[in-house]
Amino acid sequence: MKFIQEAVNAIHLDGVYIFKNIVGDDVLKSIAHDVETNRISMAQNKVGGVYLKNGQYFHSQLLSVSRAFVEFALSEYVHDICKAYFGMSIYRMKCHRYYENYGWYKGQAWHIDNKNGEDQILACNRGLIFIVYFDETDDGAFEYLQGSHGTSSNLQGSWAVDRWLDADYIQTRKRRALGNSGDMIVYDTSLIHRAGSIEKHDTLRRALFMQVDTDMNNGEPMYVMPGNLPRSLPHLSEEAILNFVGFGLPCLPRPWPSSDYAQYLEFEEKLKLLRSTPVNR
Ligand SMILES: O=C(O)CCC(=O)C(=O)O
Repeated sequence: MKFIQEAVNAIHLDGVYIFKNIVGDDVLKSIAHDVETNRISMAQNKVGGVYLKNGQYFHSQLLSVSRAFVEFALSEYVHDICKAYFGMSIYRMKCHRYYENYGWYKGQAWHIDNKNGEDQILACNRGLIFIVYFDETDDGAFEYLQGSHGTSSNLQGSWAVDRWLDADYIQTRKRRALGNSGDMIVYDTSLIHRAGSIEKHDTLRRALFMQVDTDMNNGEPMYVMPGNLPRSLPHLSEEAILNFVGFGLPCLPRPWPSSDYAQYLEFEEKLKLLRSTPVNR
């Protein structure tokens, strides 16, 4: 518990803390396997993921396909962090995703995950995000402005927030979270951050993203495989589990992101090209 308190103190101070090698290899392998066997779903009565032509793949329904993900999401250390940071035990998983960023992914604009401004419906200033790396990650790694969570809520929106920041502020605070398989980045919803752009055409960056908020009034729809959920755990009551996954609570109409067959085909074409380049042959 002492190391959790140290991490939580660091998140209060810097907006972020990186746990080294905390998620087991077996957990990551199981999640990757579960995604692989449910990668896309066409003409099947099950959930799958989507490809986006910008160079990303997302699976946003791991509660349905991956018991290993459920075990991670309900794990004692994740909930010790949440309880210690929020100072209470009522909070909710707002969304989660397994995602892959490919060689032509251009990265994100600097943003905040409190979803104020453009997307008021999901607004919540008290939240934590968990990102877990599946592999050694350098190209396209998570980038952030250290300590920016303290003032970012004064900005006028959540996206491309560097519009309102001066270059020196960005320069002195900018950090890149290089990491290894099993490292977990935990950051405050209000920390300014972005996924870096991928520079090498054969890079594949794999990660897990889970957002936990104290706002109980909205979350993405999540499809649950009942058999994946325990009724209670030594560290979580039945009520806490049901609250965490949003039973009986309001949800947005759609999960994110959406895609279509054309984007899928375009993605497949690009992957074919990628696989036929000399470095991959
Ligand atoms: O993958 C990353 O490094 C950051 C992802 C992120 O910021 C987001 O999806 O909002």
